[in-house]
Amino acid sequence: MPANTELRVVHAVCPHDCPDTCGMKITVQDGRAIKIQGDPTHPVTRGFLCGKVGQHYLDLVYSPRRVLTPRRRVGPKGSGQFAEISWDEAIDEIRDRLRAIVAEHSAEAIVPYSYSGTLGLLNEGSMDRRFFHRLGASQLERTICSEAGFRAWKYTYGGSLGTDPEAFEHARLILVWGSNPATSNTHLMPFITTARKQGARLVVIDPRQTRTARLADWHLPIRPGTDAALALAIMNVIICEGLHDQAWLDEHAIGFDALMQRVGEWTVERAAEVTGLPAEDIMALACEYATTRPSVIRLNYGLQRHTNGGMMVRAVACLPAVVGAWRDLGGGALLSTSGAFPIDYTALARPDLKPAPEPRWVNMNQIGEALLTATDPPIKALFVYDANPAASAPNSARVIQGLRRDDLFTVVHDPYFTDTTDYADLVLPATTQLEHMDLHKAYGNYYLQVNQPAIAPLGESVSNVELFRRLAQAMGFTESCFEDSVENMIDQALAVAHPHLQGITRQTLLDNGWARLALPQAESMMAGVAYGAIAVGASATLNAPRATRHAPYVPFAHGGFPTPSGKVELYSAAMRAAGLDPLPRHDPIAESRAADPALAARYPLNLITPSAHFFLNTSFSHVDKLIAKQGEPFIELNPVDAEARCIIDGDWCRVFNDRGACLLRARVGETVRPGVAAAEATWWSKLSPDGKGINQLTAHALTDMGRGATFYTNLVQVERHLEPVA
Ligand SMILES: Nc1nc2c(c(=O)[nH]1)N[C@H]1C(S)=C(S)[C@@H](COP(=O)(O)OP(=O)(O)OC[C@H]3O[C@@H](n4cnc5c(=O)[nH]c(N)nc54)[C@H](O)[C@@H]3O)O[C@H]1N2
Ligand SMILES: Nc1nc2c(c(=O)[nH]1)N[C@H]1C(S)=C(S)[C@@H](COP(=O)(O)OP(=O)(O)OC[C@H]3O[C@@H](n4cnc5c(=O)[nH]c(N)nc54)[C@H](O)[C@@H]3O)O[C@H]1N2
Ligand code: SF4
Ligand SMILES: [Mo]
Repeated sequence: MPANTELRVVHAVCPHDCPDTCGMKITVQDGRAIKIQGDPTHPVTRGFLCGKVGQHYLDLVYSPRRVLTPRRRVGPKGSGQFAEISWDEAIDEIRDRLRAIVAEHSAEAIVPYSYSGTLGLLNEGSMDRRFFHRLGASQLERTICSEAGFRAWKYTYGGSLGTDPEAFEHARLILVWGSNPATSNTHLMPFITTARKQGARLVVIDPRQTRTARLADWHLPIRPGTDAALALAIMNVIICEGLHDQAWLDEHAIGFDALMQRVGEWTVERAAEVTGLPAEDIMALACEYATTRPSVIRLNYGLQRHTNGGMMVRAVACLPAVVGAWRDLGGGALLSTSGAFPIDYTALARPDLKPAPEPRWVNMNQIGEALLTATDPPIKALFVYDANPAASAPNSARVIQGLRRDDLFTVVHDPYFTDTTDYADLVLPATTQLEHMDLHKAYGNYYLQVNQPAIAPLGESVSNVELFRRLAQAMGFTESCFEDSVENMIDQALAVAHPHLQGITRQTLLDNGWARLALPQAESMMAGVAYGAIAVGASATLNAPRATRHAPYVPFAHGGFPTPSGKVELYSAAMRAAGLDPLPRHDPIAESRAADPALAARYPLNLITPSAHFFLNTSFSHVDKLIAKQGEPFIELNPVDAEARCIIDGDWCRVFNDRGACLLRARVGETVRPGVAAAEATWWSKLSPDGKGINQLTAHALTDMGRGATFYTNLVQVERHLEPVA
């Protein structure tokens, strides 16, 4: 290293769709990022990043697959053949095409498609939203990930608040329920480990023996889609044994009597039949949960990716109320913390720019159907950014058929040549997180951060904010909001008079890197626990390697639920008004032996497709070293199911249903029960054998609440694939 080259360290934030939202330190030399580390002062990051980002984010930034200039398609759709063009040509072409479509069909013929390529609040949703609102484009129901659970939680508790991850170390019983933190919430694990060193038990409820389940004291391999039955039976045992917390319920809940009647229908024997778990285990779990304090449940989004997903989350969410677990430091439940951040989304997205009447909505989970069947007007332009729907959206065959339409004008803005760019008319180069500024909240902790750019944009890439600023100008939109700088928008997002933002400004975030929300603290509950700095930030340099510890937040210790009644709504009038059962209930998932025996006779295996350990959605699925770690696309089969099909471990299998088929390598073992199969998602289709990914098999059916995706409700058949696989 030449002696005179200067090293700079920049505070950045991991942009990926992950509850942890890690603080990062980027070391830059001569304009190039050379090192990436976890922020040692950040109380949840605690100086480490997951393997994907810590070891491979720079491979992503400097990937040979990066789009560095705008490109125009020269081959047929799907071929991925492009010629370089200038930004001026690209912007002119988009302007002319959009104007012609508006004139001929109306602006509703234009559909934006975006999701969580970055969770930066600006690049996820600010200038883009303003642009499409002003244009009058169709609106996208962005419900591919979390909407069913979000709604269920809101009906029950009023908002997305939950147990502080930093309080998990105080728990004595931790139920990880439809969640796999060892893979998808890595920074919760140290808090769980501390709790276990202090005597806590870790119980995992998951159809699959996940990495987290392998670490657990007890794993209950429940049948997919049956968790509401388990939760109802647990509540029944608790109430029958008189172990519920009547005093807490009287003060903080409504609908307990109605709930009591409902759960009375759920004997452990009935739940055992539905869930496939032994009745003794259900009884033992109920007693352990009722008699151990503090107890906490970590849900994440796995549970709600089923046709009955909202109700499953709802039923599990009632448990901590029944035992009064919210009383305790380290008690309660956590789905998401995002409701604690009082961000001014309206200022960012400017929905007031929409024309009246409001443009129609298109559900992103049904984008294939919309492209193929929408009328009045038909979809004539699709504008994709922060998303890779050719790989990540359900029912790929329909999505690809839609994307192949020759009369569809498709623009894709992405840092990489993905499955989706292959179908684009124009590909536009996007910056990565190291090349732009952004503001970040988190959904698995209570910290705000600013991401500072570490390096200049590579090639001619531009951020989402800059792209839509340029497009607004080209379209002749004169509102001053299209001239806002990133700094202006960060200030707008934070300009909310809310106690949680007290003392937090763009400047304090720039100075300190991160800030804990100004949440009420639970000192009175913390006898014997020594906490250090409670102030914002401490020193954000690499020379201060100790993470700050704060008094954890105990969201509902004294009630104060943001529901219509101000209490936990075990009975929900809002659900009733929405045409839902106001009480938790179990319904079998749409594709199951219980709900559709004829379909199950043809396709007897319930396939779940959870998060891959070495990928993050499709965002890392093209990094060679991570592909090597993830191995090949695989399917886990129980030996009983494998033997019945003459499949042995390592065989290639054709997995299929009426929607499509793909090739997966068999992993035979007791990691799933008979009748259940699991395949980790998501590989790029073009990097999969046969060019077909897992979403060939998944349905675009919607969840019971929130019109969300149902990636884990699939019936499939598996057969040995005898031909060689390239
Ligand atoms: N079978 C199956 N399918 C699934 C899931 C599953 O569990 N099983 N999970 C689902 C879930 S939970 C989700 S959230 C979705 C996610 O689905 P998507 O939102 O499609 O997320 P990714 O697949 O990660 O694709 C994000 C894209 O954004 C790009 N990107 C990153 N940063 C930027 C940026 O700053 N600007 C622009 N313009 N682009 C950027 C990335 O390169 C990447 O191509 O996938 C869903 N699909
Ligand atoms: N490494 C990695 N991390 C990620 C992602 C990734 O792709 N890879 N994706 C990110 C995104 S976008 C999200 S939304 C989160 C998701 O984070 P999680 O919700 O934790 O992850 P999932 O893998 O979707 O589902 C969690 C677990 O639910 C289980 N499950 C499926 N069906 C059922 C059921 O019916 N009952 C029960 N009890 N369990 C069930 C699955 O087997 C899985 O182990 O992770 C984020 N983090
Ligand atoms: S993906 Fe999650 S765990 Fe990994 S660095 Fe990013 S925020 Fe942290
Ligand atoms: Mo997600």
